[in-house]
This record gives sequence, C-alpha cells and structure tokens, in this order.
Amino acid sequence: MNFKKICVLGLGYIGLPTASTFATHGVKVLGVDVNKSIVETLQRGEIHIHEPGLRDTVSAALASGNFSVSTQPQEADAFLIAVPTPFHENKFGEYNGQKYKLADMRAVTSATEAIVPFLRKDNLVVLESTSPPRTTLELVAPILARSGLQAGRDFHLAYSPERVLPGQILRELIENARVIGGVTPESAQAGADLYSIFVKGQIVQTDATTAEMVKLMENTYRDVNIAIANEFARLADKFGVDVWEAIQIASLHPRVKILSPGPGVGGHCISVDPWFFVETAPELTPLIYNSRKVNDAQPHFVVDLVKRALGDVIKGKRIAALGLAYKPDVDDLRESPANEVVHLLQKEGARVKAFEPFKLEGLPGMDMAKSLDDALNDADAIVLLVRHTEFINLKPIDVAAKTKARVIVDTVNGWNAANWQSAGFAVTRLGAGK
Ligand code: SAJ
Repeated sequence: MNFKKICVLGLGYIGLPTASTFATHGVKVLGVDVNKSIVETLQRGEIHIHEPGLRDTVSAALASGNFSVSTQPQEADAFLIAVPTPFHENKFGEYNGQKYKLADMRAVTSATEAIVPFLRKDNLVVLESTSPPRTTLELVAPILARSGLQAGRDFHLAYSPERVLPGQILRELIENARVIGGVTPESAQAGADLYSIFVKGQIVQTDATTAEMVKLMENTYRDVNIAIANEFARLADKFGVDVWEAIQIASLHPRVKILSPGPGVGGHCISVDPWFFVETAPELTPLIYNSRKVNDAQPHFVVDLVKRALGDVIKGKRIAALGLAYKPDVDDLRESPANEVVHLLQKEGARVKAFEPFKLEGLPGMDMAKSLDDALNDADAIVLLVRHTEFINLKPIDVAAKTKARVIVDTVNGWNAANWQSAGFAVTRLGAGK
C-alpha cells in the first residue's frame, strides 16, 4: 500500500515521536490531540514532553512542511491511535475476594469514534495503545463498523504495540523489531507497508490478538521476574545472605538471569500492563496477580529497613531521600516506588526532605530540597532510592563532610558498603542480610 497522508490520534510519549518520525520520512502527517493546549504548544514549535532528541525531530517535521496539528482528524490513508489506557481511579474488579484494577478504555473508544466520519474504503487503521487482549476485535472493529465499512473486508485494521524504552524512544522506534497484528493477513501486510517507511528492525506480521498479547507478555515477564528478585532480597535479608552477591553467582549459570531487586516497580508500563491480563482472566492469573502484589508491597519492605537502620524510631527523624524518579537518569516520577517510600515514611512521622536532580520541584505534598547539600544538611539518615549516576558517583568522604547523618540505607545496591563504612557510616542495604 502507498501512504501519502496519515493521521495520528494522541500526541503523547508515543504518538508525537511516531507522528514526527513519519513526517521526517516524507509522509504528510496530521497530528491530532483532544487537548487544545498541547496542539497550541506544538503549533508554536514547542513540545510538552521531555524525551531526548524529540525537540529536534518535531522541529524538523514542522520545517519539512509535512507535519501539522489539530484537535480534529481529517481524511487520510491511514489512522494511528496512540492514546493512553490508564486505570479507572475508582472502579475495581473482584475475583475470589481479591480486588484488581480495570483498564480505562475511554480514550481508545473516543479516538476510534472520531475516526468514523473520515474512514474510507481501503484505509488502514492501527491501534498502538497498550490494551487488554481482544480490544482490536471487540472494541475497535465494532465502533469503526458504524461507518458502514467492515474491518478486514472494506478497510484494513491492525494492532501494533510500541515497545520503546523511555529515554531512548526516537532510536528504538526505528531500530526495534515491530510486531503488526492484522485482523486479516492483508491488514497485517498493510501495517507492515506503513511502518517499513521508517522501521529498520525486523517487522513481524501476525494476528491482532497475538500482537496484543505479545506486548502484555513482555512487560508481565519483566514484572514477574522483578517480583522474584524482590522476594529473593527478602529471603536473603532473613537468612543473613547478601542477595546481590547471590544473584551474581546464580547468574553464572548459563540459563539463569535474575533481575535486580529494588524499592519496587514503577513507570507507566511494567506496573500497569500485567493488570490487563488479570482483568480479562482473573481465574488464570494467580502468578501475575501476586507478582504485582509483591512489587507493590516492596516500598513497605524498604520502610521497615529504614526503621531498623534507625533503631526502630522513625518518628521525628530527618531523612534525606535521594531520588524520586521511577528509574535511573530519567525525570519521570509517574508510578514511582520512591514516591511511595517517601509517603510511607511521612506517614510514620519522619521528616523527609527529598532531592530529585531531574525534577527539582518534585511532587505536591513533598518537602523538596533545592540541592543535594540542602537535602543532606541536618539529616539523621540518608536513603538512596534511585540509581541516578550523580548519586552513584558520590564520594562517602565528601558526603560525611556535608551532614551529621551517619546512617545510610541503600535500596538499589548503588554504593560500596565498605567505602561508606570506612567514612564512618552505618550501612543498611536492601537484601544484604550479611
Ligand atoms: N526494575 C527493577 N529491577 C530490574 C529492572 C527494573 O526493580 O531489574 C524497575 C525499575 O526501577 C522501574 C521499573 O522496574 O521502576 C520499570 O523499568 P524498566 O526500565 O524495566 O522499564 P520501563 O517501564 O521504562 O519500559 C518498559 C520496557 N519494557 C521492557 O523492557 C520489557 C519498554 O521496552 C516498553 O516499551 C515500556 O515498558 C512500555 O511502554 O511498555
């Protein structure tokens, strides 16, 4: 198929990089977002999200004359849906007395509805949003049928998940393997024709539901494996073993690769996607469900460690919390376990001062330090919550000179315990029972 003009609905972390990359590859792109202020920001040539290289790609797309933005779709050869699929805030499912979260598909529904008046014979529609299995067949196709056209017969319909890593989106968008699941083989082929405009990685064609499952399986696999690493950390703590040493040794086995324990699992993908399986088949997913529970409980385990490090007294203690981001060297605080640790410590009566070098303003309700020195100054204990390079490179001697705190809690195996001990610190590490 030949694509002269496409319409991308949703200009967020995935839609904007995708739309602007198509435009810099010679396709006319209309970017659509229901949020007026996002559209206006882009029309001014600015961007509303932080992602390395994105500003340059969007500027190049605008300069090429191929990229325009609007709050309304228009006729096009292909429509891409890249809108968020968060959870319902106050709606839960229940199975055997266990509550689970439910995907909020309203954005997918309304973006699909917005396409209906513009859908023409032989068009291609691609859903990119992470969605519960069978969404393409059972939610998107029936809405598009309101046009009088039928998916797979009159127009092509496919599901193609993004699998890019925040911080490396623009490179991975081009280089990663791409899965395209069509409602018919012809739909998958049409999707492959479209993405091959810029994708250099392998393009794999399959059916729509397989592609939906693939995306959820990838992130669920990671979540379950982090959960087992977190349980190993708890076990090591109990048995007087250093989990980091044990993981290193176990991973010498040619068929074992253990992920890293930490303060929990954050971000907008791995802590979210497994729920889409649980929601659609709670009776089949006890392992996935319990892994989510283990990872969500990990901040409580960290708080117990901090308590232990402080001789069981947490109330009134001043704690410097280093890092709030959901993972190292990013500015994204969404669903971050570090935030959860800070909230729990505050609830226990600690006076927490947090320092996040990638987002100094932090989050509402937090006492944010303006600088590292500001955080360390008059702290009783230092808790390392994120492996930001800046923190990993700290020298114990320098830190000792800036604070009266002599207690550190390392939740990410970021610091060499012996070095800190020789600078006079009492060191507690997550998973280090030794
Ligand atoms: N984490 C651990 N231990 C580990 C690895 C990660 O505790 O050994 C924690 C991190 O600290 C973080 C969370 O897990 O809080 C998730 O971080 P991540 O770097 O593993 O993943 P994300 O959420 O940034 O991006 C993932 C990626 N998926 C996989 O690696 C399977 C990315 O490719 C997906 O595109 C993205 O989810 C998504 O949007 O689905």
